[in-house]
Amino acid sequence: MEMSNPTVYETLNSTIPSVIALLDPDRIAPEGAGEVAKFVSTQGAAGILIGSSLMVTPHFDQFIETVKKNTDRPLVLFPGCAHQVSRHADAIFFLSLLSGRNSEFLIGEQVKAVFLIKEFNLEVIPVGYILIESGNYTAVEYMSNTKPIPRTKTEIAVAHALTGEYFGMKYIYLEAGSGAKQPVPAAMVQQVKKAITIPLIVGGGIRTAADAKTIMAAGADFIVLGSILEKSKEQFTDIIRSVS
Ligand code: 1GP
Repeated sequence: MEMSNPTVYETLNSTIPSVIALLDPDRIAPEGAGEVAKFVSTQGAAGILIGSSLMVTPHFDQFIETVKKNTDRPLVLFPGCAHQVSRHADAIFFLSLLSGRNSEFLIGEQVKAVFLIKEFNLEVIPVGYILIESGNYTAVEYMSNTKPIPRTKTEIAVAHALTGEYFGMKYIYLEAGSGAKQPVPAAMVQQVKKAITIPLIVGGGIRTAADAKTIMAAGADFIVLGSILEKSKEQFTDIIRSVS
């Protein structure tokens, strides 16, 4: 009997718990993309996300092609809007910003993207995306024109996460926002994890091994590291080593 290749979803889940690297094409020059992709792959990242809140670079597609050539890890689009779709990726996080009440990010951008996703035959991974207050005003908050869930309102986050699961989403992503002053509170991670049965991704503002360990211990299946990779490669390595 012929065995089919594992999907990106299966591949990622086979590494739980693990670290996913986020590469932002607006913040990493296209000529440096290959080197960064090699680096995160050799350090043990389970996968690579590519996306941005804004996307001002004209080199988006070239960036993804370069990353793809330099990694054996699943390459997953993490789009801030409908035009962040590329044929060079393996899969796409089909995000719905559940915590917001802006229909454009709940359903509108998604409708604009589907024909390209189909044309490029990308594996679609539906993700319930939940923005949590982080102590500063983040790009995702501004660009999505939505309010994050207050840090202390754990039950509201749990209700949104369960809603995502009941909608049939494959992951819940608790997001403090790139460069967040504070990551998602551990107590919130713990309660959300307790309530859902699908894997939990947590990102935004994770800068130290201590942050990462706390969030993993609270129940995150994946943590996402973005800004720290741009700031300090040593710190990125230190965090990965501390949780693996
Ligand atoms: C943002 O969760 C990611 O979407 C990563 O955030 O850049 O703060 O690591 P950082």
